[in-house]
Amino acid sequence: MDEYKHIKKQDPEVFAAIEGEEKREAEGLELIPSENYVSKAVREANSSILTNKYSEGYPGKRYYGGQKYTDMVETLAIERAKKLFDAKYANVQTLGGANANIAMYFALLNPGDTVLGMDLSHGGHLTHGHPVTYLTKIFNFVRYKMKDPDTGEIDYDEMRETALKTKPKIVLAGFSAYPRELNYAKFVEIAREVGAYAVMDVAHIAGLIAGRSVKNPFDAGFDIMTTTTHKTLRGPRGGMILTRESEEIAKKIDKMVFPGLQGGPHMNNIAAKAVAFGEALQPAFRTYAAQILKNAKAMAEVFKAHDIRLLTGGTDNHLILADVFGSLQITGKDAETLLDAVGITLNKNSIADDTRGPMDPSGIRFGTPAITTRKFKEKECARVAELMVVAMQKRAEPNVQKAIREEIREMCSRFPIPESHV
Ligand code: DSN
Repeated sequence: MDEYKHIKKQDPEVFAAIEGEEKREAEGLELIPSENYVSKAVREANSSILTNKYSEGYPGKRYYGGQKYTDMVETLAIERAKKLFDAKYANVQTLGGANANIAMYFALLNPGDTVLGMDLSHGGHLTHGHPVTYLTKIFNFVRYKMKDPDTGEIDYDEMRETALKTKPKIVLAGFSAYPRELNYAKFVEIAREVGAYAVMDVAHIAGLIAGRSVKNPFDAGFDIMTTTTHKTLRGPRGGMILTRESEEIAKKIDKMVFPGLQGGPHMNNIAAKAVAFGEALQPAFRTYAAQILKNAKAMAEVFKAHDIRLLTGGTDNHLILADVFGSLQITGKDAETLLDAVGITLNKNSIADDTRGPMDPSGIRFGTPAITTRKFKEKECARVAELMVVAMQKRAEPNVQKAIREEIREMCSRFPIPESHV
């Protein structure tokens, strides 16, 4: 904790929170599939002196002086991002994934235009048009769903019919709780047929794409990808928008991010993105991405062996969605609380056509990006899955829970969070 010596001396209250979180992360397993552990190098960049600087604009075109080093760092982030995703243009200034999606909508649409996106309850995301977002007051969102939640197949025929009927300007792929690969060619085909942009929100799988473990939507002809940088990509908390080849689209995106929606970019964060992208360009990152998938499959197999229903029947990516209420008569919320107590953090999640409400749904969502960073392999992942199942099955037995907590603690000490990822 020496790195926090100034906070410790000056502000013990904030220090206590940081210290507590450091211990929580060290002694428990992080299975929330959208979280990860960044390297010390990423953290150093994120807490660097670059936070002091205002740099509205883009490299070479700033509003204020003194931009020699901010230009250097933003250019590095852009060039590395382009290389990672085979993109021609990258905007690395968006502060998060929601901001990236909002900027993308505002750049491409007029108020009242239609977006065809995945239903939240079938795996989509709030910013893909959930009624609780302000976006739905501005744009018209229509939906596609899975044909069969037990196989995960998207109903592409219905999707095409909806597109022909509603004439969307954007056909939006992407998800926050869907464990399969999409048929990207179908999305592009439908988008082209109705004259829409094909956009993929790759937030969850960006690291898997960069690590060449899953397909790159640009290869199927997608126009734009939006993403976060802190999930499988293992960078600092933030967002990014990538454009495949159209300079016209890229210019619209840049103009909308700044000055359209944001002010001065967070250059410390952009420096941290550059460092993380540098890590993701190393060969070791490909091994990491491949192991995330193997580990998720190993966990899914254990759940299946215990006859626990998995949405879509399994996983092809980093995450798993289990119907624990249907299979073990424990609600998603109770499972989240119970597992947290034994040192396993995951989140409750609605399942397709859930009969329960979103605050206490039928499912749990978990994944392997963070434990794979900890160097877990299939064997350890299968053991964690086994412990999760036993914890839920024997939830009324305190001695069992205590023994599981101890075993998780012991695994954490054998697999400490690494400081370096290269
Ligand atoms: N909160 C993110 C997730 O957990 O998937 C999505 O925004």
